[in-house]
Amino acid sequence: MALTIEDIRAKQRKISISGIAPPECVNNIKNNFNKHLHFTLVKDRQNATARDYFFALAHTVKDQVCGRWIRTYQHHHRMDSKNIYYLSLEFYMGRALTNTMVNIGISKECDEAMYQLGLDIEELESMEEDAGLGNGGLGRLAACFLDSMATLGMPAYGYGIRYDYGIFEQKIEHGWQFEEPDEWLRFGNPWEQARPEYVLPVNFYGRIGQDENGKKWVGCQTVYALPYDTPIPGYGNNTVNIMRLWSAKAPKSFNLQVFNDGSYLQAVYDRYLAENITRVLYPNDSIFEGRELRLKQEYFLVSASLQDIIRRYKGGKNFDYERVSFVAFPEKTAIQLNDTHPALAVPELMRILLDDEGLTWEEAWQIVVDTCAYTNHTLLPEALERWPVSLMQQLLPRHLQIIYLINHLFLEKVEEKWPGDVDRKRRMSLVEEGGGKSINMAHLCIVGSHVVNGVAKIHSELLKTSIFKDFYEMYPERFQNKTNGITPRRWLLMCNPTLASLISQRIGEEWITNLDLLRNLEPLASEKAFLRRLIQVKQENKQKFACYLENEFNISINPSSMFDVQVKRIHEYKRQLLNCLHIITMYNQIKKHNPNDFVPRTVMIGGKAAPGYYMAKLTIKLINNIADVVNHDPDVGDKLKVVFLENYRVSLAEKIVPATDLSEQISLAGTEASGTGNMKFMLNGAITIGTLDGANVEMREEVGEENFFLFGMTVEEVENLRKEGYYPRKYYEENADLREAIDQINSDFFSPEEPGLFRDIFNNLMFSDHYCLLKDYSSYIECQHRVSELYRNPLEWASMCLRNIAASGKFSSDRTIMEYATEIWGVDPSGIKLLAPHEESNNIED
Ligand code: 26W
Repeated sequence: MALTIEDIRAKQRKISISGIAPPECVNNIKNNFNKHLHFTLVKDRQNATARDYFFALAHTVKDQVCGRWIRTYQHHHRMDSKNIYYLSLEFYMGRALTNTMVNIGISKECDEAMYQLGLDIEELESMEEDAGLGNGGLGRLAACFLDSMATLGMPAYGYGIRYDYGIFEQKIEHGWQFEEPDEWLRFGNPWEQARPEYVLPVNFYGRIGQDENGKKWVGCQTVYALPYDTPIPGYGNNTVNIMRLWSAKAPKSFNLQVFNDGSYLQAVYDRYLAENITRVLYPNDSIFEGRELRLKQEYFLVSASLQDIIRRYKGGKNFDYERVSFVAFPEKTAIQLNDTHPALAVPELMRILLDDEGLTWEEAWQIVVDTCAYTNHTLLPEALERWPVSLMQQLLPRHLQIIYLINHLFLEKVEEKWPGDVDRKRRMSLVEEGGGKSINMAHLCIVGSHVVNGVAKIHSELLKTSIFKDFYEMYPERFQNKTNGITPRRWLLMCNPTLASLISQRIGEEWITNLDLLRNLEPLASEKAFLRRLIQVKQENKQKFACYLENEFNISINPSSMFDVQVKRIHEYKRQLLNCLHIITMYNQIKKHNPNDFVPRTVMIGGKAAPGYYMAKLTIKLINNIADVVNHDPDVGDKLKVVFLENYRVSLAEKIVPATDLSEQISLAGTEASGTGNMKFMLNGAITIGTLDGANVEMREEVGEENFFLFGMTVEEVENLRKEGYYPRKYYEENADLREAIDQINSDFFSPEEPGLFRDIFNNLMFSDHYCLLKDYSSYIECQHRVSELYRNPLEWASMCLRNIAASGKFSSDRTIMEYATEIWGVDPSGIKLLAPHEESNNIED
C-alpha cells in the first residue's frame, strides 16, 4: 500500500518532536507571528493566504536573527581581524526560511508553533520564492561558501548584484523550453535590509584628463549603487554574516542636460535606462557574450564593493586618518574573485590606490597582488571572458590605460625570464590580437593575484598543463587546488531530515559541523537491520517525490523503480544526449526481450538551457519526445518511465536529491571542472555512474573503486584519440544497438509529426561529436547493465549507498573554506573566538 503525502508528513512530525520545544519559546513565536500577521501584513485569520502566513513567519524568524546580526558586527569590529570578501556576479541562494530556522536553532519551536496554530509549515515554506541569482554550479558554490564561512565564525562578506530578475522560469510547452521572467521580488523580500545611507557612486564613460582635484578620469556618467543586506546565519554559533547586494539607482541629476533643454519626460526615462544595470541576471552558463550591459554589471559590482571595502578598512581600529596608510591593507583584507567576472577589481583597486590615495605604482601593485586571489571554474574556451578593447575604451578608459601599463610591465618580466621568446609573449599578453583587440580577463586575474586555484584536483592539474601552462612556468608558486564542497546543513540536515536523524541516532549530531565523522557509519554497511532502515528512508523520500510529481504535474511514476537522475544545466559537454541514447537502448531491449527480466527504472532529466543555445533546447525537445513514446507504449508498462523535470532550481534539487538512487555524472573527461551536484547525491545515499572527470575522481578515491560505477575514457585517452583523429562513424558502424538508436532519432521515430526535427542532433553526433558520446557509448551501456544487476539486490545496493554516505565527508564546504582560509587568505578560523551562547542576545538596548 503506497503512502500518501499526509502519512509521510504525519511521520515526519513525529520525528520532529524527538526533542520537545520549550513551551515559552513556542508561545513567544506564536505571539510574534500573530503580531506580524496583524501589524506587518494587516490581515486576520479570516482573510490571510498561505503567502501571508509565510511572510508572518519569515518576519518572526528574521526578528530572531537581528540581535545576533548586530552582535556579530560588534564582535568582528572589536576583534579587528582580517576580513574576507567574496566577490561574485552570482549567489544562487534558493529559499531562506528553513535554512534560517535550522541554523539559528529554532526549527522545532517554529514547527510546534505553526502546528498549534493549525498551519502546515511545509505549505508555508513552499510559498517562498527561490532567490535565483545564479545560473548553476558557480552561483550555488558561492551560496554554500557563505554558509560555511558563517558557520566557521569568519568575518566574511559576500558582495553581489541584486538583480530584479533572477534566472528565468523554465516552462515546457509541447516539449519545448520557453522562458518567463523570474519576478522574485513581486511580493517583497522579507530577508533583505535596504541601506540607503551607505549608497555609493559608480562612474562610467568619460575620458582621461586632469580635473581641478587631480583626478585622471573626468567627464563621467554616475550611477548610484544602493546596498541591500541579507543575513547569513552560521549553524549553531550565533554568528550572522552579511551578503551585500547592490542595486542601481540613477542620481537625481542624471542627464541634467536633457532636463535643462526642457525634455523632462526624456530625463525621467533615461533614469530608468541607468537603472537597467541591475535589471537581470545573464542566463548564460559557459558561453561568453561580450555585451556592454554585462560589462557594466561587472564594473558596477567591483566599483561599489571596493569603495565599501576601503571605507570599512578606514573605519577599522588603529586607522589613522591623518596619515593614511595602505601598507596593512592586505593583512586586513582578502578579496576572492569568483571566476573572472569580477576581474576588474584588479585595475579598479590600482586606480583607487594611484589616483585617489596617491600611492606609487610599485606600492599599489604589491597591495593589489597580495590582496586578490582568483578561482577558475571552467576550461571551456568559449566560456573565457575576452572584452573588446574598443568597448573598454569607451566605458572604462582609465582602466584600459591601467591594464595596458600592467601588461607592459608584465611582458618586461616575461622578456627577462625568456629573452627573445616573442611567441610566448604573444601567448601571455593580456591584450590579444585578431579580429579586433581584446583583453583576456583570466590573464589579468593571474597576473594580479597571489593565488590562482582550480576547483578539483584534476581540474587544477589541467590548468597548469593546458590553458595556463605559460603562467604556471612563470609563477609556479601561485597555482593551487581547492576541491569544491557543499554545505551539509542545506544538503542533508535540511533537505533530508529523516536520513539526518537516522544518522544522528547512530553517531550523534556532530557530523553537522564535522562531516568527516560520517566515516563512523562505515561499520554499519554490513549490519542488515541498519541497511533496512536506510532502504526505508530512501523509499519514503521516493514516495514523497512521486506524490509531488503527481500533485504538481499530474505525472505518475513507479516508486519502487530505480530513480535514475541527471539534473544540471543542459550542455553538450554534460552529455544529456548520452543519457538519451541509453534510454532508447533500454526501450529497444524491452521491446525485443521479455520485459519481466528488466530492472524497472524511472529516468529523470532536468535543467535549463541558455535561451540562445539551440542544441541544448533541441535536446530538451528530444528528451520530451522520447518520454512521449516510451511512456505511452503499453509494452513498456511501468518498467521504464522518462520524465523531464520542469524548472530545475535549488528548491527542486532539495526535493529530488534525497529521492535519487542513481546519480548521472557523465561529462566527457576533462570538461567538468568539478561538479557539485555529484556531491549532493553522494551525501544523500545515491550511487554515482560517472567518468573520471572533475570531483568524481576524488569521490571515487574516497569511497573506493568498488563502490563507484566508472565508465568512459580518461583525459589522456581523450587527448590521444583527438591526436590520432576521432571518427564517430566508426562506432556507429561497429555497434548495432548504437546504430539503431541513432537511426531512430534520424528517421523520425520520436518525431513522426515533424519529419527532420532532430536532424541537427543526428548530424552533430555523426559528423562532429565534439564530446565523444559515440566512443563512450558502449562502455556506458555496459556499466549501466552492472548498475541494474546490483539493483536487483536491495541489501547490497543499500550497503554501497551507505559506503558512499560514509565517504562523503571530504565534500563539505566547511573543509573547502578551511583550506581557502589557511592556504590563500592566511587566516586561521579556529583562532577566531566565537560568540558564546550566553552572549547571544535579542536585546534592543545592547
Ligand atoms: C561569462 C559566461 C559564463 C558564465 C558562467 C562563463 C562561465 C560561467 C561559469 C564558470 C560556469 C560554471 O558555473 N562553472 C561551474 O562551476 C562549478 C563550481 O566550481 C563547478 O562545479 C562546475 O564543474 C563548473 O561547470
